[in-house]
Order: sequence, then structure tokens, then C-alpha cells
Amino acid sequence: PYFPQWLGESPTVPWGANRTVNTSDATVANDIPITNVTRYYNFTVSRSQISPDGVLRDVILVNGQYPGPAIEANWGDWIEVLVTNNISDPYEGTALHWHGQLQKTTPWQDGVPSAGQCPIAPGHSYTYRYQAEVHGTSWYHAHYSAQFTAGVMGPMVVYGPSSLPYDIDVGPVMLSDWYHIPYFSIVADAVGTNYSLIPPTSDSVIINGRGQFNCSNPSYSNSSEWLASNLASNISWTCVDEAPLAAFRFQSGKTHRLRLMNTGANGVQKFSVDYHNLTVIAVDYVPVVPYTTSVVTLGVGQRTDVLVTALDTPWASIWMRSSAPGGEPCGGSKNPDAVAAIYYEQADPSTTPSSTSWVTLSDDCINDPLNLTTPAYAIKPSNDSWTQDLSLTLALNATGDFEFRMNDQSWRVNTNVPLLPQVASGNLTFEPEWNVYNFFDNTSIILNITNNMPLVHPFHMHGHNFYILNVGDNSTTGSNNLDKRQQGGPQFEAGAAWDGTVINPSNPMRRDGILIPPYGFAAIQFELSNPGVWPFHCHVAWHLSGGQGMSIVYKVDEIPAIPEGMMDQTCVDWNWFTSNHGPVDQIDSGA
Ligand SMILES: [Cu+2]
Repeated sequence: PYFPQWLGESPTVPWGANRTVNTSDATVANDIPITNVTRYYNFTVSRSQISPDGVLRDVILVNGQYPGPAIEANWGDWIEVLVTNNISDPYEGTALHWHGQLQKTTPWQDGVPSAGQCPIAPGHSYTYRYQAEVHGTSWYHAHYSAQFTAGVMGPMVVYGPSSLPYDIDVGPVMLSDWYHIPYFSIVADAVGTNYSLIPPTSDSVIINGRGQFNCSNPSYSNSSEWLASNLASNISWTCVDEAPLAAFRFQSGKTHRLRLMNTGANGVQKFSVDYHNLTVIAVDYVPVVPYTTSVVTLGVGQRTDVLVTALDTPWASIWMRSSAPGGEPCGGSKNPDAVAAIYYEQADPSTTPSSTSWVTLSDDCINDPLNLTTPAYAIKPSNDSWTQDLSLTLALNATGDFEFRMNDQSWRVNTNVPLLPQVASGNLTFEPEWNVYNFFDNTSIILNITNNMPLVHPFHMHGHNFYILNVGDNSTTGSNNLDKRQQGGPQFEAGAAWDGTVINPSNPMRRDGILIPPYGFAAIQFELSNPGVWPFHCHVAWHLSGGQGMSIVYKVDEIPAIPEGMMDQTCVDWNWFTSNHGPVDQIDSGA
């Protein structure tokens, strides 16, 4: 089953022929089609058990599916999702984030507890309603603790103009590392006292929820000491033989769109298709000037839309591949290589492809060079900018636990008190651990980020597509020191520093997520054009749990008026839940 060019019966593009990738950019121009259409979805989140890579595991799913159901809309449509939290034994809150959507008129629908809502309490429902302001490929996922790694996520496709035409939309291709241990236990390690457990190494890699773990291999760990989870079950791994792999169909000579995304917890994914080049047409929600490559690199949360022109080989069956190599610095998996089958129209889908990889993977973890990636719609960043330096560190706190810090402060949110109504009312008093950065009435902000540790960080900003002024690895310092695990905590080198150079200054790359390389730097800029409360955080689940995040606010008197009673819809039930079931065991940042 392929995906359409757009939804509905319209014979011509429903967003209007005048809106092309070269003439329209909703992130700045507010040029969003008015379709008067709402797409309705009904999601129930509950516990289950599945075996994506052949190993049975406790999970939490949307509508019992992994990945969850696809959300589809045309550009400019509204999306309404009724979410019911049926998570029990034990209970957990939940909240869904629509990764990359800007929420310019509805900042309270961004799905982050502590920002625009409380978690949806167990047994209760909440309806999200927001406009598809930007188009392309993304995903939705839980933003409650590290719950998205338990399976609460699915693809989201917004149909809109494309940098190049294509014949067939193959749809989402979701690349993910996978763990056999409940996330609560992994988080307990990631914020624990043993540096050798940071980062926790994944067991395998899966494509669209399918992979093959060799069950004669040991899992990441199956010893009882790892099972700090409040799940009472005594877990032992059960293997299912011959777990089927994901499979796709190609048509000879046709051009296929693949919507690649890294929906994993930790590892950088490197994607290729045997014997086929990949033409990149969009990066995150930003259409780009097309360029051709053979490997696409994606950090957690990042997306890349590629076109693949099929060969004239109707009987062919080949592999697509995704790998999470690179070891600890890149969040590499213990079993880093996954495949999924591509069958041409005459191929027998009961056979196994025998193609071999035609690419060589480097062991770095950095996105394609910035001079290759150019937004199709050119925007020059404001000259009137203010610069905030940010230093990323991994350190020990007073109790001997590891925490990830930004400018020496680890992030920890209060899920009972959303910040959005507080700042909208002019109350700008924040606890230090909320890590709020107020940029007041500035026009534009540059974040000058230095990564002072040998681990990659895929940072994601809510509510904005930011410019990437420059990014670099440690090639100037040459250090990749992983082993300075001295008593009292790791003693790392200093990360590389930005020299002020801007790549493509008249039209720098824009997107909503960036790979900050190990011991590297990133300089990004964003316009203060969407007042709200916007987290900026690492999307490695274990780093986020460990506090690697902050919240951005500015122009608080221009925040859209919050509808009467909006916060009460989640906070009344959540506050009742947390006061009647005892405090939630918030072992991590909470977001
Ligand atoms: Cu990180």
C-alpha cells in the first residue's frame, strides 16, 4: 500500500499551484493554505507486549500498534487527536508531542508536560487540536519521561509541495535502535552512579518496527540488577523465531519517495539502499535544493525525504539498510546493522534478497556538509541578533549521580505546574532546575553550543525551524577521549569552539534538529517569532532524562491567549492523581 500525493479527491494540488517550495515557507511567511478541513484521530495508549526483533518485551503502544497509526493531513489542514491514557499496572501519565509542528497559534498543544499542559492522567482523555503549519515528514511521540522509547510513537505525514516530482510515495521508513529492557530501568542507570552504564547500549536496530535479533546473543542485560523498573514482572527474554522483516515494493523505472526518520532512543542511523542513489528533497520539515548521495545520516528525531529512482529490473529484490555504528560516541548499537526488503513488481516476496551493501560507512556522526544542504526557500537570518553561549557537560551531582548539564544546570521539570500560563501572566520567577532562558524582546538569538564530552547530541528545538550557522566536530582538537573515567567522575576535554564563520550566510540550512558531534560545536540562530514556552533539548532519551534540556521563552506579552480552562483539562486530573496515588516516581527530567 503506497501513500497518496495528497488526501482527497481534488484533481489539482489542494494547497494551490502558487505555493511551491521556492515561493512559500510557513515558518516565516505565515503563508499557510486555508483548507477548512479537520483530520480526526482517536488514540488509546496502553501497555502491551511485542517482539519487533524477535524478543518479547513490555511496551506501551498507541492503539496496540507499533509503530503507532500514521497521522496524515494536507498542508493547512487541522488535526484533532483524542488521546486516552489507558496505561495501568503500573499507572503512568502521558502526553503526545507533534515533532516539528510549530504550534504558532496553539502553543498549549505542543504536548510537553510542564510547558503547555499537565500529563494526561491514567484513565483520562485529552483532545489535541492544531494546524499542520509545515509540511513534509515527521513523527509524533510521547514527551513524558522516556516513554517514547517504550513504543508510544508513530509517523506523521503532511502532504505539500515537493522540491522534485515523484511517482510513488512509499511512505514512512522509521529507523530506530531497540532495547529489551523497560525504559524505566535504563533511565535509572542513565541517571545513576556507574559511568560504565552511560550510555546504555541498545540491543538491535529495527526498520518500521521490524528487525532480527540473534537470540543466541546476550541481550543488553538480562540480569535482575537491571530491572529497577517498577514493573514487578521478573523478565526473561523470550525469542520468537524468524521474526519477519519489513518489506517495501518498487516499480521499475518509477521514482519513489521514502520518508526516512530516526525514531530511536540513542543511536545515529545511517541509511542506504543497495545499488540505488538517494536524492535528498527535504530535511526535517524544510524542502531543500535536491542533491544526491548514497548514505543518509539521521540523529534521533531527524528526518530526510529521499527520492529513489528504480532501475529497469522488474525481478529484482534488494535490501535497504540502516546501521547505528560508531560505538559510544555515536550511540551505536551492540548489533548495529538492520535490513528491510525491497521487492520489485515481479519479484517473489517470499524470497530473501541477496544483494550486498555498496557503501562504506564512516564512524563519525555528523549530518551532510552544510554547503550541500540549502533550503529551497531562501531566508537570510536577521542581522540584529544576541548570542547565548551554551556549554554541554556531563557531571556528578551532590549525591554522586550523573547528570547532563547545560551551563552547569541540569533540567528537571514540574509536571504539575505548566509554565505557559505562568509566563503569559507575566510571572517570570523560575526555579533554577526548570532551566528557563528568557530572551525578552530580542529579534533573533544565536546559540553558540560547545559539546564538552565525547558523545553526540541530536538537539531538537520546539516551535522553530532554526538556522544552522555552522557545525563542526573535534577535528581541530583531534581528541576523542572516552576513557578519562577518573575517580570523582569523568574528566573530559573541552569541545571545539565556533570561530564565527557562517556557512551559506544568505540562506543557511534550516531545520528543527541538529547533530552536535562528539567534542564538537554548533552555532544556530532562530527568530523570536513564536512566543510560547519552547523546550530545546537533546533527543537521546537517556540524555534528556539526565537533564540535557532547557526551556526558551521570550516576548511573553505576545503569547496567544490561552483558552479558558485549557490547563484544567489535564491538570485537575493529574493533580488529583499525583496527590492520591502518592508522588510520581520522577527519577528523571520528566520531559
Ligand atoms: Cu545528548
